[in-house]
Amino acid sequence: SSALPVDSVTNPNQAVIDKLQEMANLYRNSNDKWRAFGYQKAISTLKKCNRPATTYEELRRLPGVGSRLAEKIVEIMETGSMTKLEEYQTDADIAVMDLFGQIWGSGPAQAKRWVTLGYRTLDDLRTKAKLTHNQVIGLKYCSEFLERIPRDEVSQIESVVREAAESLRPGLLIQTCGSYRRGKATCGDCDILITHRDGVSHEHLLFPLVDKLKASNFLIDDLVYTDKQDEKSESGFSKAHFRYFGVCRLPGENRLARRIDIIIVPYVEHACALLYFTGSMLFNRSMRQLADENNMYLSQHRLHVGVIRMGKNIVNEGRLVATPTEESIFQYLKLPFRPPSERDY
Ligand code: DCP
Ligand code: MG
Ligand code: MN
Repeated sequence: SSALPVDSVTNPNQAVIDKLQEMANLYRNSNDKWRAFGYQKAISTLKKCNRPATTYEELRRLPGVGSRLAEKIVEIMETGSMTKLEEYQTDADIAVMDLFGQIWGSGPAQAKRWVTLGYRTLDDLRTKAKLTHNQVIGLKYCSEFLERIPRDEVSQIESVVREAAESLRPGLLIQTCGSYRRGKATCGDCDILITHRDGVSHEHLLFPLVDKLKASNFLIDDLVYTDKQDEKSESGFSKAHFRYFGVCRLPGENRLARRIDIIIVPYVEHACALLYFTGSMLFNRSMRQLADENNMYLSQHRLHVGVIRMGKNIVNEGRLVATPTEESIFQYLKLPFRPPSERDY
């Protein structure tokens, strides 16, 4: 065998290497450095090996591969998996995956990845894992974000934003959407939609508003913060987003950190944005699907009619229609109006 590593695409032992690497990561992250080191040695040997190592005897002759590792490699080759590794992904790990999956911004796939890497506690994640900014924030407020927000606290949060926004720009239309508008007794976060009926006064509001709310220590951490014009979406319609997703805390003793989402839209988009931001997510999905089936296109920005699709692609954008109210959108879709409290699915 040559001394140079063999390309991972062509390496005949890649499947084995991948499994051993998973195991090495597990050991390393659970502070079993010596075992991790043993696996790493075998991995680098296999990386330089340009023919499949098949038998136990063959494997034993490779530098860095002892009897127990050779047995495990044979097991991987014969069964495609490794009992030792599977053991790490049972009982206790399911609970850990549940725990990790609850962190804001990390789903089941991310949770599983962390478990596979050997992390078992929130502290492991804090101290050892490589986290994105949003994961750092999600972890920081992990337990607080799990607490639902009582309706009256959501309206207090809305009031703080309203007061700041109105002091910057009079006459704004400010509505709290999401589960709050659907009438829920408690909410996961506070979803605030802002626009202005004059069609222009919503512009250049997001940055000053966020600045003001940070200066008063109401906003305490950022998640998503953009007033950029996004790239064109797959369907070809432009998507401008003026939105702030972050963390807020009301003044006073014993207040929890809460998730807050603020979206600012031009008045022409108001009804579509209101419909979208009120949800629920499932309701939105079925509304969009209904639009698709009737040669329309519905998004959080707009409604088009006379849309021509080829498969999933829109080949003709049809015509943008005016949607002054939520009711008007229902009418285009030939649906009886449903009040927010009846939009859970
Ligand atoms: N929304 C959506 N698709 C997404 C995320 C959100 O259509 N992937 C829409 C529908 C949601 C609304 O935005 O109702 C607000 O999003 P939230 O995540 O805040 O959801 P809810 O307010 O409905 O529930 P919660 O009480 O958990 O915040
Ligand atoms: Mg919400
Ligand atoms: Mn939200």
